[in-house]
Amino acid sequence: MTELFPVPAEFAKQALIDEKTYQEWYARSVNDPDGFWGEHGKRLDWIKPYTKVKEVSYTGDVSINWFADGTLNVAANCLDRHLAKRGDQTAIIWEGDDPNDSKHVTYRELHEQVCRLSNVMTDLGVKKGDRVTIYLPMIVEAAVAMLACARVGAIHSIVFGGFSPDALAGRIQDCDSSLVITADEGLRGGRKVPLKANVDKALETCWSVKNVLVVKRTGGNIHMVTGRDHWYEELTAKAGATHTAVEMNAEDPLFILYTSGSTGKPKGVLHTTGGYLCYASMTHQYVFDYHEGDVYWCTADVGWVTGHSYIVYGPLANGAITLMFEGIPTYPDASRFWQVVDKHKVNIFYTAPTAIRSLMREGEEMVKKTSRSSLRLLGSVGEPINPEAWLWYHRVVGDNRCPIVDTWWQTETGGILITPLPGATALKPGSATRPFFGVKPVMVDAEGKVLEGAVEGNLCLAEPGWPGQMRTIFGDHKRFGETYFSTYPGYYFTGDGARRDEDGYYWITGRVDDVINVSGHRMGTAEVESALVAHPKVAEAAVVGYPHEIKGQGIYAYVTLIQGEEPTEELRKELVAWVRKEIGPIASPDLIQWSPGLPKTRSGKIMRRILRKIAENEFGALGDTSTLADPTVVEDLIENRMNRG
Ligand code: 6R9
Repeated sequence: MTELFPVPAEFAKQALIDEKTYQEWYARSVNDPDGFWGEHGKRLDWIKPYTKVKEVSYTGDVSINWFADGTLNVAANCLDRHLAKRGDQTAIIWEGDDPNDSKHVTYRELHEQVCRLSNVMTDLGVKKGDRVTIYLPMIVEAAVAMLACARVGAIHSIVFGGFSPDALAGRIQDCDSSLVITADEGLRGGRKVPLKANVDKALETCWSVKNVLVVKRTGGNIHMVTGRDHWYEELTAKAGATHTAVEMNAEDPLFILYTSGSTGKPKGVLHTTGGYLCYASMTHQYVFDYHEGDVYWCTADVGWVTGHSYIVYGPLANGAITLMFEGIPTYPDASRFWQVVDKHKVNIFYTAPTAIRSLMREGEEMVKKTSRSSLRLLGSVGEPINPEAWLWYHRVVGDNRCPIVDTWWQTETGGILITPLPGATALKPGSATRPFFGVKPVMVDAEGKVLEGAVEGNLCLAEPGWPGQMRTIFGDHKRFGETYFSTYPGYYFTGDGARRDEDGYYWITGRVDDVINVSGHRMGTAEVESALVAHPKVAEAAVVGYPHEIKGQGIYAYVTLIQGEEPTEELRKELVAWVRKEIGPIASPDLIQWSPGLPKTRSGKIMRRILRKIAENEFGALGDTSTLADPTVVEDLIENRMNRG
């Protein structure tokens, strides 16, 4: 029996949503979506109010529109509208990599910085609809750059600072960015990241980029190209401090964010203006039970969707105090998170299971020596949280006092979809529990048959849906329909498997496609494979995930070398370094097995099911192997398997 954690009485007293409200609102959100969202859309400031609410079709030529005839500006909603009431309140608490480095930025100061950068961008010729690539560390300027794009109507595409020059170049080319905003170097865990040098390398193959803005973060020695590269500080200092936000349609694009899928190149997930902001701000308020004045900290990087929705857009639209952390959980030591919590009196803390697992290893003392008495609520995101990590988080970090919201969602969904509401939902460790307003989970089997009751199956979402959903894949609407709406016609297919229990709670079991989740980061196995086969000594490669104690999943690569090449330890290291260079450190294979052959069907398809089993060290249960072209291949793979744990 799973232990049940009811809403603590202390928490219930102040909670925004109780069980009765959840039930009422949920019923209305799915039975009368126009009425429900028509009301909640008003949480934003509209220039021209909408008269239409929801126009959504998951069939045929999939089209998703919300608030379609309204106009607004995202930056005005995150900044300008707060100035009268809370201009002097902190908007962002920035905590540097170095524990002695932190600052508070008020709404008024942030507004001015955004106006200055908006003017600079306009002077550089950036217009509504143009794409801007942001490749920055976790500094305040990252939020400023996002909001300045939103203010002038440009579409930002943030590329995580850990991606390689090649990965960056691919993402710049796909959307033809005209401007790149970067820094001289990043700083993480005391180590420098050569951001500007990476941009220089990437731009050797990107012809669309006219200008590069460079923030001075470390003062490190970098090369500036005359006419193309400009210092951020110089231009913003000269620019005007006021700017009129551009009027945007609710369905004008706000940002593109590249994410890995099961096939092909990363997809440019496109989110738009009105629906996205409504949903990000509403989920931020209710899932985190955000009250005026609370200090809220999400430890993600702005390079991922969690950083977009729950460091910048959701919190700032709500006039919240949001903490931005430049560093890593283990620097200077494994107590850093909790020291930052005490230093800034953090009330709401949102992190990933991989971070919790790696801190668990360091022992309770690293947590217990801090107070954490300011904490009221904890959150988890990025991958399934195992009950052991959940219980440790609850007992050790939260002193048995703080509810945990295990929030399931995706880059594609824009905001949290399945989650407890902390004042309403009794918790079960390891379960993301119940759907948020407007979200209708449907379980289907492999044939697409809808399953009722307590079952395990593939997780789909039915209409009416929620306004924060992605609208298309940038430049490829056909692929959008094929990827998400063709597997189970009429439904959005998430790519995740799930179990629904007798109480209607959802337990996400992980991806059922060829996407693996390494430390909460999504990786397409196909991407790692194509990086490997690009190496001159590699003939063929197949990549699968396997259970990893800290990362959740590790990357296991089966590699077949070109005839005559020697499988040496040196070559193994070279291949790991090669993948790091091609994609970035997050894609480094944990294990590489030399494979004279790969198990294939007679028609030549790699049988990944078998490779997964061997990687999991579960080779006793390989299932049906009768279609194998050459069964001896499998014997060799089992004998030389790399994971024997
Ligand atoms: C927000 C984010 C999405 C994939 C998703 C699922 C996994 C995220 C989860 C979770 C179980 C949770 N995932 N949160 N699985 N419980 N609370 O992470 O977006 O990077 O696009 O990843 O992550 O597999 O499909 P993204």
